[in-house]
Amino acid sequence: MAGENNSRAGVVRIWRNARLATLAEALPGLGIVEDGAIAVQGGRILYAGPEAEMPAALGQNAEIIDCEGRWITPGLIDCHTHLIHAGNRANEFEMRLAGATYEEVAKAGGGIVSSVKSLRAASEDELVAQSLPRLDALIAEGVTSVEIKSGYGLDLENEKKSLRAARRLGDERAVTIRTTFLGAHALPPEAKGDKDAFIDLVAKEILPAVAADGLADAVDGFCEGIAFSPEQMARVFDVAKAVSLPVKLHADQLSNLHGAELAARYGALSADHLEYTDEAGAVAMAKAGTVATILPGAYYFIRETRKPPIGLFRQHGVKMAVATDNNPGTSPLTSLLLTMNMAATLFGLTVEECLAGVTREAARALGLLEQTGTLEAGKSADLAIWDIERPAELVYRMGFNPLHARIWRGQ
Ligand code: DI6
Ligand code: FE
Repeated sequence: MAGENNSRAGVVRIWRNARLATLAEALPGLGIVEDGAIAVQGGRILYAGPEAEMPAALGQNAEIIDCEGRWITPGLIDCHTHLIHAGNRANEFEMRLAGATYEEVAKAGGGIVSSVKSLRAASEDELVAQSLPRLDALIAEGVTSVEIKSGYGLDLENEKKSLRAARRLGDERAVTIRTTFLGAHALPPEAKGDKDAFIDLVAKEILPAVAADGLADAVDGFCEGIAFSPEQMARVFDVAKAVSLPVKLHADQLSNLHGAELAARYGALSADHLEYTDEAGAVAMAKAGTVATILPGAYYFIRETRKPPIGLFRQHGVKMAVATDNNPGTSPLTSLLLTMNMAATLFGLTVEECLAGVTREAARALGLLEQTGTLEAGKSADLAIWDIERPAELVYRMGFNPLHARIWRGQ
């Protein structure tokens, strides 16, 4: 169980005879160490590197695990999910496959509002119970940290309920949970079309209350024609700044509202989606150190045709994370392995970019890079051990899980 005291906190455990993809920034590419070993104590990495160079003192009285030549990567990190939701929208999917338009789906009670209705009707316990299988699916593939957004509650009580349920998932499973307040996600029915009044409610009442309760680690918004304008998002971000919460943004997914630049202006941890981002957006993100989170699941599921400007991100040195965007409407995806395959086949990311995207860069996108995301001394011992011959297999396969073992905080 997570949170349980480690009675063996003093014991050193060593995973030896392994090949390491450390993802350490100081090393080129994947930071590969052949004949590697990792020593862990009290949930932290003491040493990660060549077995031959490990300080001999660490080996005394240590518990030794022989990895038999397997690969070890950092535990995977899903840095963008809407994992807490109620019900699903398979009915809508079926309607659309039968030829229904979005308007017809919406008229039949579908769309984001139907997920809001379902979430409001669910108790906190029900939300936890419904979301656990999704979390378990991620964990089964070596995930050790997950970001979870609110945004289907859209009023104070239901946003708080969502964030509490998200935090509780971290008590139920051995995984790090980071919560993000996404009040500015969609307009609830009771707002009766008045986006400005709703943004006022989010910025002046809901966000301050959520922050005061310590329920959110970051603040996000959906900046889009069908959601909120850059000006409206700026009003939310000003309050986020005032309560010292970092921001993220769903930006330029369906049109170019210059959301990437807005995010950069606020020093956002990440801007996400980015299909329509232009060069000015990429330059601004590079300058601000804002990570580009690439979400191929939504692109695939809604059959988008415009791809994010990967070439511009590379050219200007924007770091790229890769995430599932797990949500009931546009990305019912609970596999980071498949997400990597999609990022490679649909957007042309390299194996190195994919693996960095679900480890080091995902950690950066959550502000967690000092704690996790690479195999380096001082960081949390979050590891994934794989039955593979080369790292490319993690990106290449579709629907196959070669995880041998997962270690979270040394356990
Ligand atoms: N971007 C999306 O694609 C969705 N939310 C968001 O911010 C859609 C979420 C849904 O349809 O439930
Ligand atoms: Fe999203």
